[in-house]
Amino acid sequence: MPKAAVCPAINEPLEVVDVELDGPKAGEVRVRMGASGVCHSDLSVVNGTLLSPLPAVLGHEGAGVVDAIGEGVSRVKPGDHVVLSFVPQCGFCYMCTHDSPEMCETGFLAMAMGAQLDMTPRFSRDGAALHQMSALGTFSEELVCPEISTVKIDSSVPFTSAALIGCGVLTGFGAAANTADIAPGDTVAVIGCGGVGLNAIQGAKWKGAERIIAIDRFDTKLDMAKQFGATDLVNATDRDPVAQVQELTAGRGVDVSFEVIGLKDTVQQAFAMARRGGQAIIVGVPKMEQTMEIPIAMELLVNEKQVRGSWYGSSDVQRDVPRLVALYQDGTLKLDELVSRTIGLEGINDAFRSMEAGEVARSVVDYGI
Ligand code: CXF
Ligand code: ZN
Repeated sequence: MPKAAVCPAINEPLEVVDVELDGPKAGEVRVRMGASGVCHSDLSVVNGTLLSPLPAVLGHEGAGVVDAIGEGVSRVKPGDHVVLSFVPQCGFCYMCTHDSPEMCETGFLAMAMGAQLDMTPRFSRDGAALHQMSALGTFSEELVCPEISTVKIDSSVPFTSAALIGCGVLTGFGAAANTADIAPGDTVAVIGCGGVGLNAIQGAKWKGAERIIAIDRFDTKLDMAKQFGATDLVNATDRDPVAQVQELTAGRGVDVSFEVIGLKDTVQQAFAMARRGGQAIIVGVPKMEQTMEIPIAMELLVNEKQVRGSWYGSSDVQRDVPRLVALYQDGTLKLDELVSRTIGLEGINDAFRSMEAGEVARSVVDYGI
């Protein structure tokens, strides 16, 4: 019986309890978790910003070791170390075969249902089914997930660092490396320098951006942004960040801006600070009903601005996870530095609090295997 952190209902603290876990069915694998990052989206499920079926085992950013496989599984075998993808990517549906596996149709349904590909979850508590966030539920010592949610990695990568690849790194780095059109020498701005924003900075640097303007309200986060490659720091607490970016770019604005918070105001700011012909890339997850306003004539038409969403960093996980691991191994990609603190499962509610207070890039549950 694995121990897991369960969200019983909206606005209730997570409960750390023993749960039942069924074995893997065909096409599924059981993973003994090594580590799980605590992401803002987990908190968004708790506070109702992000709709996900409850009660559920939360957590969608993790890495571990395969300890059992169901019938027909060929991609991984027991003993393999894996990063878990929060989007199962089938490789066969319309989106997967049109260069958009991050929007896999099969995966999307399982995510929305909080279940495996057959639409049933493998966790239960006292006989009642418990959903699995993103077909995973990484806040558990052990889980069962689709084979297509796993990517094998080199066993030398520590789980606490590998786990972060599963959401924050793929999402942030991918937004810059895959979604945006960044050319060497470009100037970019990143609004929000938490776990995902820091990776957008790393991705922009890798793409050859010359100036990277980091924007946040916390100086501690701006200090980290500098460590991760930001060249200019803007504290948005007292002065309009758009005006500050205009000053830093001779009034032109940036080639590419990234919004990594999920608020209307910051989305509008990202759009406003993109130069004529520039791009605003939306990475943060806003409330479902949130809209934005765009002056069509001046901004879309005359200024040819683009606004583009970036879901899971437009990642193809089988291509991108190995690429990120290689960049980590050659010292280009910082992962260890993203881990602000390691905790046990019972520390998750406090990790939510410190995330809201802006104290951490990432708290990581270390299962100690
Ligand atoms: C979320 C989006 C909704 C499902 C889980 C992951 N993205 C980033 O944290
Ligand atoms: Zn996440």
